[in-house]
Amino acid sequence: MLRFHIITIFPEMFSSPLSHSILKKAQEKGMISVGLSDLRGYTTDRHRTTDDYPYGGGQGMVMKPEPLVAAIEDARQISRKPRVILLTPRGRVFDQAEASRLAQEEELVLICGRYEGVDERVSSFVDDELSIGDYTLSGGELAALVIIDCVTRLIPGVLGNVKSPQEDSFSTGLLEYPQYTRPEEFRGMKVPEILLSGDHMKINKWRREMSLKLTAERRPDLINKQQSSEEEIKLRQVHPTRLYAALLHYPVYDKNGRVVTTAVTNMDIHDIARSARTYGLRGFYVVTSVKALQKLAQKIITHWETGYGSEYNHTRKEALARVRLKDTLDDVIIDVERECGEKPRLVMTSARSGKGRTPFGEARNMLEKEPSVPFLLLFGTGWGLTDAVLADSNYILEPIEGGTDYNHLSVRSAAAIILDRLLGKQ
Ligand code: 9D3
Repeated sequence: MLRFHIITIFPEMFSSPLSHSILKKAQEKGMISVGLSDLRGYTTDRHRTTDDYPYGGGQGMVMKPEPLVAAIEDARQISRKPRVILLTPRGRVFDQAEASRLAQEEELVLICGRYEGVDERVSSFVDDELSIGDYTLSGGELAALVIIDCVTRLIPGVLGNVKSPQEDSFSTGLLEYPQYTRPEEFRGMKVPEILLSGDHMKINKWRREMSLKLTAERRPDLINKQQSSEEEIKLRQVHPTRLYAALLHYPVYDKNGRVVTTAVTNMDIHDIARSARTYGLRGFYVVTSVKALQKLAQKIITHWETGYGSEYNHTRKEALARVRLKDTLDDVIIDVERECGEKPRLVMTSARSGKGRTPFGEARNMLEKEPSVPFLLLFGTGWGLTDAVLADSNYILEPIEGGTDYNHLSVRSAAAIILDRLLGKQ
Protein backbone atom coordinates (compact mmCIF):
# COMPACT_ATOMS: atom_id res chain seq x y z
CA MET A 1 0.00 0.00 0.00
CA LEU A 2 1.45 3.33 -1.11
CA ARG A 3 0.02 6.32 0.72
CA PHE A 4 -0.12 9.72 -0.95
CA HIS A 5 -0.57 12.71 1.30
CA ILE A 6 -1.36 15.98 -0.47
CA ILE A 7 -0.97 19.45 1.02
CA THR A 8 -2.94 22.03 -0.99
CA ILE A 9 -5.29 25.00 -0.76
CA PHE A 10 -7.52 23.33 -3.38
CA PRO A 11 -8.32 19.78 -2.19
CA GLU A 12 -11.43 19.73 -4.42
CA MET A 13 -9.19 19.73 -7.50
CA PHE A 14 -8.34 16.11 -6.71
CA SER A 15 -11.81 14.61 -6.42
CA SER A 16 -12.68 13.94 -10.05
CA PRO A 17 -9.34 12.50 -11.25
CA LEU A 18 -9.17 10.26 -8.18
CA SER A 19 -12.67 8.90 -8.70
CA HIS A 20 -12.20 7.54 -12.22
CA SER A 21 -10.56 4.60 -13.95
CA ILE A 22 -7.21 3.27 -12.69
CA LEU A 23 -6.84 5.63 -9.74
CA LYS A 24 -10.34 4.82 -8.53
CA LYS A 25 -9.73 1.06 -8.83
CA ALA A 26 -6.32 1.26 -7.16
CA GLN A 27 -7.92 2.90 -4.11
CA GLU A 28 -10.78 0.40 -4.07
CA LYS A 29 -8.32 -2.49 -4.16
CA GLY A 30 -6.36 -0.89 -1.29
CA MET A 31 -3.19 -0.52 -3.35
CA ILE A 32 -2.96 3.21 -2.83
CA SER A 33 -4.64 5.73 -0.57
CA VAL A 34 -4.79 9.48 -0.98
CA GLY A 35 -5.09 11.79 1.99
CA LEU A 36 -5.79 15.48 1.42
CA SER A 37 -4.74 18.22 3.82
CA ASP A 38 -6.31 21.63 3.34
CA LEU A 39 -3.50 24.09 3.96
CA ARG A 40 -6.00 26.61 5.32
CA GLY A 41 -6.50 24.28 8.26
CA TYR A 42 -2.92 25.11 9.31
CA THR A 43 -3.37 28.90 9.32
CA THR A 44 -3.82 30.71 12.61
CA ASP A 45 -5.24 34.09 11.58
CA ARG A 46 -8.86 35.07 11.20
CA HIS A 47 -8.62 35.32 7.40
CA ARG A 48 -6.84 31.96 7.04
CA THR A 49 -4.09 33.60 5.00
CA THR A 50 -1.68 31.35 3.05
CA ASP A 51 0.16 33.99 0.99
CA ASP A 52 1.77 37.38 1.44
CA TYR A 53 3.65 40.09 -0.47
CA PRO A 54 7.25 39.36 -1.51
CA TYR A 55 10.06 41.06 0.43
CA GLY A 56 11.91 43.36 -1.93
CA GLY A 57 8.77 43.98 -3.95
CA GLY A 58 7.79 42.56 -7.30
CA GLN A 59 4.88 40.88 -9.02
CA GLY A 60 2.55 38.40 -7.38
CA MET A 61 2.30 36.76 -4.00
CA VAL A 62 4.44 34.22 -2.15
CA MET A 63 3.21 31.34 -0.01
CA LYS A 64 3.86 31.94 3.67
CA PRO A 65 6.16 29.44 5.38
CA GLU A 66 4.26 28.92 8.69
CA PRO A 67 1.14 27.02 7.44
CA LEU A 68 3.21 24.95 4.98
CA VAL A 69 5.77 23.90 7.57
CA ALA A 70 3.02 23.18 10.14
CA ALA A 71 1.33 20.91 7.58
CA ILE A 72 4.64 19.18 6.73
CA GLU A 73 5.44 18.57 10.41
CA ASP A 74 1.97 17.20 10.96
CA ALA A 75 2.42 14.80 8.02
CA ARG A 76 5.80 13.66 9.36
CA GLN A 77 4.20 12.93 12.78
CA ILE A 78 1.44 10.79 11.30
CA SER A 79 3.68 8.73 9.08
CA ARG A 80 6.56 6.39 9.84
CA LYS A 81 8.75 6.93 6.79
CA PRO A 82 7.39 9.77 4.66
CA ARG A 83 9.20 11.22 1.69
CA VAL A 84 8.28 14.89 1.49
CA ILE A 85 8.34 16.39 -1.99
CA LEU A 86 7.81 20.02 -2.93
CA LEU A 87 6.33 20.48 -6.39
CA THR A 88 8.01 23.44 -8.01
CA PRO A 89 9.11 24.55 -11.50
CA ARG A 90 12.69 24.50 -10.32
CA GLY A 91 12.71 20.88 -9.16
CA ARG A 92 14.41 17.97 -10.90
CA VAL A 93 12.29 16.98 -13.90
CA PHE A 94 10.05 13.99 -13.15
CA ASP A 95 10.39 11.08 -15.60
CA GLN A 96 9.65 7.36 -15.79
CA ALA A 97 12.80 6.45 -13.85
CA GLU A 98 11.84 8.85 -11.06
CA ALA A 99 8.36 7.30 -11.05
CA SER A 100 9.90 3.83 -10.54
CA ARG A 101 11.87 5.10 -7.56
CA LEU A 102 8.82 6.76 -6.01
CA ALA A 103 6.77 3.57 -6.47
CA GLN A 104 9.12 1.88 -3.94
CA GLU A 105 8.21 4.33 -1.16
CA GLU A 106 5.66 3.80 1.61
CA GLU A 107 4.35 7.32 1.87
CA LEU A 108 4.73 10.31 -0.42
CA VAL A 109 3.87 13.77 0.89
CA LEU A 110 3.28 16.07 -2.07
CA ILE A 111 3.22 19.80 -1.42
CA CYS A 112 1.39 21.91 -3.97
CA GLY A 113 2.45 25.53 -4.31
CA ARG A 114 0.28 28.31 -5.69
CA TYR A 115 0.85 31.97 -6.56
CA GLU A 116 4.29 32.93 -7.82
CA GLY A 117 6.14 30.58 -5.51
CA VAL A 118 6.87 29.38 -2.02
CA ASP A 119 8.97 31.07 0.66
CA GLU A 120 12.54 29.83 0.14
CA ARG A 121 12.85 28.63 3.74
CA VAL A 122 10.25 25.89 3.18
CA SER A 123 12.92 24.02 1.13
CA SER A 124 14.77 23.14 4.34
CA PHE A 125 11.78 21.07 5.48
CA VAL A 126 11.41 18.88 2.38
CA ASP A 127 13.36 15.85 1.12
CA ASP A 128 13.11 16.62 -2.56
CA GLU A 129 11.86 19.09 -5.16
CA LEU A 130 10.23 17.94 -8.41
CA SER A 131 8.90 19.62 -11.55
CA ILE A 132 6.89 17.82 -14.24
CA GLY A 133 8.43 19.68 -17.18
CA ASP A 134 9.55 22.96 -18.63
CA TYR A 135 6.28 24.85 -18.86
CA THR A 136 4.34 27.01 -16.43
CA LEU A 137 1.37 25.69 -14.49
CA SER A 138 -0.86 27.69 -12.17
CA GLY A 139 0.14 25.55 -9.22
CA GLY A 140 1.38 22.17 -8.08
CA GLU A 141 -2.01 20.39 -7.98
CA LEU A 142 -2.01 19.14 -11.57
CA ALA A 143 1.65 18.17 -11.18
CA ALA A 144 0.74 16.11 -8.09
CA LEU A 145 -2.03 14.37 -10.05
CA VAL A 146 0.38 13.57 -12.88
CA ILE A 147 2.80 12.03 -10.40
CA ILE A 148 0.07 10.08 -8.57
CA ASP A 149 -1.22 8.67 -11.86
CA CYS A 150 2.19 7.73 -13.20
CA VAL A 151 3.47 6.17 -9.96
CA THR A 152 0.24 4.25 -9.29
CA ARG A 153 0.47 2.48 -12.65
CA LEU A 154 3.80 1.01 -11.55
CA ILE A 155 2.45 -0.66 -8.42
CA PRO A 156 2.20 -4.41 -9.06
CA GLY A 157 -1.40 -5.53 -9.50
CA VAL A 158 -2.82 -2.09 -10.28
CA LEU A 159 -2.96 -2.75 -14.00
CA GLY A 160 -4.81 -5.90 -15.06
CA ASN A 161 -1.88 -7.19 -17.03
CA VAL A 162 1.11 -7.49 -14.71
CA LYS A 163 3.59 -7.20 -17.55
CA SER A 164 2.27 -4.02 -19.12
CA PRO A 165 4.14 -1.31 -17.19
CA GLN A 166 7.46 -2.88 -18.17
CA GLU A 167 6.42 -3.05 -21.80
CA ASP A 168 5.38 0.58 -21.59
CA SER A 169 7.12 2.69 -24.20
CA PHE A 170 9.13 4.77 -21.75
CA SER A 171 10.33 1.73 -19.81
CA THR A 172 11.90 0.23 -22.90
CA GLY A 173 13.20 3.68 -23.84
CA LEU A 174 11.42 3.43 -27.17
CA LEU A 175 8.23 4.90 -28.55
CA GLU A 176 5.22 2.65 -29.06
CA TYR A 177 4.78 0.90 -32.42
CA PRO A 178 1.69 1.82 -34.51
CA GLN A 179 -1.56 0.13 -33.37
CA TYR A 180 -4.66 -0.79 -35.36
CA THR A 181 -8.09 -2.15 -34.61
CA ARG A 182 -11.18 -2.87 -36.74
CA PRO A 183 -12.19 -2.09 -39.43
CA GLU A 184 -9.59 -3.63 -41.70
CA GLU A 185 -9.96 -0.70 -44.07
CA PHE A 186 -10.83 2.83 -42.94
CA ARG A 187 -11.29 5.71 -45.43
CA GLY A 188 -9.11 3.89 -47.91
CA MET A 189 -6.34 3.18 -45.39
CA LYS A 190 -5.58 -0.51 -44.85
CA VAL A 191 -4.17 -2.22 -41.77
CA PRO A 192 -0.62 -3.43 -42.57
CA GLU A 193 -0.81 -6.94 -44.08
CA ILE A 194 1.65 -8.40 -41.61
CA LEU A 195 -0.69 -7.79 -38.63
CA LEU A 196 -3.34 -9.97 -40.29
CA SER A 197 -0.88 -12.77 -41.05
CA GLY A 198 -1.12 -14.50 -37.67
CA ASP A 199 2.66 -15.03 -37.73
CA HIS A 200 3.62 -13.75 -34.27
CA MET A 201 7.36 -13.99 -34.81
CA LYS A 202 7.05 -11.75 -37.82
CA ILE A 203 4.61 -9.42 -36.09
CA ASN A 204 6.95 -8.94 -33.11
CA LYS A 205 9.85 -8.27 -35.42
CA TRP A 206 7.80 -5.70 -37.39
CA ARG A 207 6.66 -3.96 -34.20
CA ARG A 208 10.18 -3.80 -32.87
CA GLU A 209 11.45 -2.32 -36.11
CA MET A 210 8.65 0.25 -36.22
CA SER A 211 9.43 1.26 -32.62
CA LEU A 212 13.09 1.71 -33.47
CA LYS A 213 12.34 3.67 -36.61
CA LEU A 214 9.78 5.95 -34.93
CA THR A 215 12.08 6.65 -32.01
CA ALA A 216 15.01 7.43 -34.28
CA GLU A 217 12.89 9.79 -36.35
CA ARG A 218 10.91 11.58 -33.69
CA ARG A 219 12.80 11.30 -30.42
CA PRO A 220 16.51 10.77 -31.07
CA ASP A 221 17.09 12.20 -27.59
CA LEU A 222 15.58 9.02 -26.12
CA ILE A 223 18.15 6.95 -27.95
CA ASN A 224 21.01 8.82 -26.32
CA LYS A 225 19.51 8.04 -22.91
CA GLN A 226 19.44 4.31 -23.66
CA GLN A 227 21.62 1.93 -21.70
CA SER A 228 22.02 -1.04 -23.99
CA SER A 229 24.73 -0.44 -26.53
CA GLU A 230 23.46 -3.17 -28.83
CA GLU A 231 20.15 -1.36 -29.00
CA GLU A 232 21.89 1.89 -29.79
CA ILE A 233 23.84 0.45 -32.68
CA LYS A 234 20.63 -0.89 -34.19
CA LEU A 235 18.93 2.47 -33.90
CA ARG A 236 21.78 4.24 -35.53
CA GLN A 237 21.62 1.89 -38.46
CA VAL A 238 17.94 2.67 -38.85
CA HIS A 239 18.63 6.38 -38.92
CA PRO A 240 22.07 7.02 -40.33
CA THR A 241 22.01 10.79 -40.55
CA ARG A 242 21.91 13.34 -37.78
CA LEU A 243 22.79 16.13 -40.10
CA TYR A 244 21.20 19.56 -39.92
CA ALA A 245 21.72 22.67 -42.02
CA ALA A 246 21.32 26.33 -41.15
CA LEU A 247 21.09 29.27 -43.52
CA LEU A 248 22.43 32.34 -41.73
CA HIS A 249 21.25 35.83 -42.66
CA TYR A 250 23.25 37.28 -39.78
CA PRO A 251 26.15 37.67 -39.08
CA VAL A 252 27.41 37.74 -42.68
CA TYR A 253 29.65 40.06 -44.70
CA ASP A 254 28.54 42.46 -47.41
CA LYS A 255 30.71 43.09 -50.46
CA ASN A 256 32.75 45.66 -48.54
CA GLY A 257 33.50 43.26 -45.69
CA ARG A 258 31.06 44.84 -43.25
CA VAL A 259 28.94 42.63 -40.98
CA VAL A 260 25.31 42.93 -42.06
CA THR A 261 21.93 41.23 -42.05
CA THR A 262 20.72 40.00 -45.43
CA ALA A 263 17.16 39.61 -46.65
CA VAL A 264 15.38 36.26 -46.50
CA THR A 265 14.50 35.04 -49.97
CA ASN A 266 11.65 32.81 -51.03
CA MET A 267 13.86 30.93 -53.46
CA ASP A 268 16.62 30.07 -50.98
CA ILE A 269 14.13 28.70 -48.47
CA HIS A 270 12.32 26.59 -51.05
CA ASP A 271 15.32 25.23 -52.84
CA ILE A 272 17.44 24.42 -49.81
CA ALA A 273 14.39 22.86 -48.08
CA ARG A 274 13.95 20.55 -51.06
CA SER A 275 17.63 19.65 -51.11
CA ALA A 276 17.50 19.04 -47.34
CA ARG A 277 14.55 16.67 -47.78
CA THR A 278 16.13 14.89 -50.72
CA TYR A 279 19.36 14.15 -48.84
CA GLY A 280 17.58 13.20 -45.61
CA LEU A 281 18.60 16.06 -43.33
CA ARG A 282 16.78 16.12 -40.00
CA GLY A 283 16.16 19.83 -40.10
CA PHE A 284 16.86 23.00 -42.03
CA TYR A 285 17.09 26.21 -40.00
CA VAL A 286 16.54 29.68 -41.41
CA VAL A 287 18.30 32.12 -39.09
CA THR A 288 17.38 35.78 -38.99
CA SER A 289 16.89 38.05 -36.00
CA VAL A 290 14.95 40.66 -37.95
CA LYS A 291 11.30 40.19 -36.96
CA ALA A 292 9.88 41.44 -40.26
CA LEU A 293 12.01 38.94 -42.18
CA GLN A 294 10.99 36.16 -39.81
CA LYS A 295 7.38 36.99 -40.52
CA LEU A 296 8.02 36.81 -44.25
CA ALA A 297 9.77 33.44 -43.89
CA GLN A 298 6.93 32.15 -41.70
CA LYS A 299 4.42 33.22 -44.34
CA ILE A 300 6.32 31.34 -47.02
CA ILE A 301 6.45 28.22 -44.87
CA THR A 302 2.83 28.21 -43.70
CA HIS A 303 1.52 28.83 -47.19
CA TRP A 304 3.03 25.55 -48.29
CA GLU A 305 2.50 23.73 -45.01
CA THR A 306 -1.13 24.47 -44.24
CA GLY A 307 -2.41 27.10 -46.68
CA TYR A 308 -3.57 26.78 -50.25
CA GLY A 309 -0.11 25.62 -51.30
CA SER A 310 -0.31 22.46 -49.20
CA GLU A 311 -3.24 21.16 -51.22
CA TYR A 312 -1.66 22.30 -54.44
CA ASN A 313 1.73 20.71 -53.99
CA HIS A 314 2.36 17.88 -51.50
CA THR A 315 6.03 17.37 -52.26
CA ARG A 316 6.77 20.98 -51.46
CA LYS A 317 4.80 20.69 -48.24
CA GLU A 318 6.93 17.71 -47.25
CA ALA A 319 10.11 19.66 -47.87
CA LEU A 320 8.99 22.81 -46.06
CA ALA A 321 7.89 20.78 -43.04
CA ARG A 322 11.58 20.58 -42.06
CA VAL A 323 12.17 24.32 -42.09
CA ARG A 324 12.58 25.86 -38.66
CA LEU A 325 12.92 29.58 -37.98
CA LYS A 326 15.37 30.82 -35.36
CA ASP A 327 16.70 34.20 -34.18
CA THR A 328 20.34 33.28 -33.76
CA LEU A 329 22.84 30.49 -34.32
CA ASP A 330 22.83 29.87 -30.55
CA ASP A 331 19.09 29.18 -30.68
CA VAL A 332 19.71 26.63 -33.45
CA ILE A 333 22.34 24.87 -31.35
CA ILE A 334 19.94 24.73 -28.38
CA ASP A 335 17.21 23.28 -30.60
CA VAL A 336 19.46 20.53 -31.97
CA GLU A 337 20.64 19.72 -28.46
CA ARG A 338 17.02 19.45 -27.31
CA GLU A 339 16.26 17.03 -30.14
CA CYS A 340 19.42 14.91 -30.01
CA GLY A 341 20.42 15.24 -26.38
CA GLU A 342 23.81 16.53 -27.52
CA LYS A 343 25.25 19.75 -28.98
CA PRO A 344 25.97 19.58 -32.73
CA ARG A 345 29.44 19.90 -34.19
CA LEU A 346 29.55 22.99 -36.37
CA VAL A 347 30.62 22.54 -39.97
CA MET A 348 31.15 25.84 -41.71
CA THR A 349 31.07 26.25 -45.46
CA SER A 350 33.06 28.90 -47.28
CA ALA A 351 33.85 29.88 -50.85
CA ARG A 352 37.34 30.90 -49.76
CA SER A 353 40.18 28.45 -49.46
CA GLY A 354 42.53 28.57 -46.51
CA LYS A 355 44.37 26.61 -43.87
CA GLY A 356 42.82 23.56 -42.22
CA ARG A 357 39.92 23.10 -44.62
CA THR A 358 38.29 19.68 -44.35
CA PRO A 359 38.14 17.81 -47.67
CA PHE A 360 34.69 16.51 -48.63
CA GLY A 361 35.82 12.87 -48.57
CA GLU A 362 36.99 13.24 -45.00
CA ALA A 363 33.73 14.91 -43.93
CA ARG A 364 31.76 12.16 -45.63
CA ASN A 365 33.67 9.49 -43.71
CA MET A 366 33.15 11.37 -40.47
CA LEU A 367 29.38 11.41 -40.95
CA GLU A 368 29.39 7.70 -41.68
CA LYS A 369 31.68 6.79 -38.81
CA GLU A 370 29.91 8.86 -36.18
CA PRO A 371 26.24 8.61 -37.08
CA SER A 372 25.13 9.31 -33.52
CA VAL A 373 26.80 12.72 -33.27
CA PRO A 374 24.70 15.60 -34.59
CA PHE A 375 26.39 17.82 -37.18
CA LEU A 376 25.20 21.27 -38.23
CA LEU A 377 26.17 22.59 -41.65
CA LEU A 378 26.38 26.38 -41.76
CA PHE A 379 25.62 28.27 -44.96
CA GLY A 380 26.09 32.02 -45.22
CA THR A 381 24.19 34.48 -47.34
CA GLY A 382 25.58 37.76 -48.71
CA TRP A 383 29.37 37.60 -49.06
CA GLY A 384 29.74 34.74 -46.62
CA LEU A 385 29.94 33.82 -42.94
CA THR A 386 31.97 36.04 -40.60
CA ASP A 387 35.24 35.24 -38.85
CA ALA A 388 33.34 35.03 -35.55
CA VAL A 389 31.30 32.09 -36.87
CA LEU A 390 34.51 30.62 -38.29
CA ALA A 391 36.13 30.76 -34.85
CA ASP A 392 33.21 28.84 -33.31
CA SER A 393 33.19 26.14 -35.99
CA ASN A 394 34.66 22.68 -35.48
CA TYR A 395 35.31 22.18 -39.18
CA ILE A 396 35.47 24.30 -42.31
CA LEU A 397 34.72 22.46 -45.53
CA GLU A 398 36.95 23.01 -48.53
CA PRO A 399 35.42 25.36 -51.11
CA ILE A 400 33.66 24.11 -54.22
CA GLU A 401 35.72 24.91 -57.27
CA GLY A 402 34.66 24.93 -60.89
CA GLY A 403 38.15 25.25 -62.29
CA THR A 404 37.71 28.78 -63.63
CA ASP A 405 38.58 32.22 -62.28
CA TYR A 406 34.89 32.86 -61.61
CA ASN A 407 33.52 31.52 -58.33
CA HIS A 408 30.09 32.92 -57.53
CA LEU A 409 27.66 30.10 -56.86
CA SER A 410 24.39 31.04 -55.24
CA VAL A 411 24.07 29.70 -51.71
CA ARG A 412 21.31 27.31 -52.79
CA SER A 413 23.47 25.85 -55.56
CA ALA A 414 26.45 25.52 -53.26
CA ALA A 415 24.23 23.85 -50.64
CA ALA A 416 22.96 21.30 -53.16
CA ILE A 417 26.46 20.43 -54.34
CA ILE A 418 27.81 20.15 -50.81
CA LEU A 419 24.94 17.90 -49.72
CA ASP A 420 25.55 15.67 -52.69
CA ARG A 421 29.26 15.40 -51.91
CA LEU A 422 28.52 14.56 -48.26
CA LEU A 423 25.51 12.26 -48.65
CA GLY A 424 24.77 11.55 -52.32
CA LYS A 425 24.95 8.01 -53.73
CA GLN A 426 28.21 7.54 -55.56
C1 9D3 B 1 7.90 34.01 -12.39
C2 9D3 B 1 8.56 32.72 -12.56
N1 9D3 B 1 7.67 31.56 -12.43
C3 9D3 B 1 8.54 30.36 -12.49
C4 9D3 B 1 8.54 29.71 -13.83
C5 9D3 B 1 6.95 31.61 -11.16
C6 9D3 B 1 6.04 30.48 -10.95
C7 9D3 B 1 5.07 30.17 -11.90
C8 9D3 B 1 4.20 29.11 -11.68
C9 9D3 B 1 6.13 29.74 -9.79
C10 9D3 B 1 5.23 28.70 -9.57
C11 9D3 B 1 4.27 28.40 -10.51
C12 9D3 B 1 3.33 27.31 -10.28
N2 9D3 B 1 3.85 26.02 -10.76
C13 9D3 B 1 4.05 25.00 -9.97
O1 9D3 B 1 3.80 25.11 -8.80
C14 9D3 B 1 4.60 23.77 -10.48
C15 9D3 B 1 5.06 23.40 -11.79
C16 9D3 B 1 5.10 24.13 -13.02
O2 9D3 B 1 4.71 25.29 -13.16
N3 9D3 B 1 5.60 23.48 -14.10
C17 9D3 B 1 6.08 22.21 -14.08
N4 9D3 B 1 6.06 21.50 -12.97
C18 9D3 B 1 5.55 22.11 -11.84
S1 9D3 B 1 5.47 21.39 -10.34
C19 9D3 B 1 4.80 22.71 -9.64
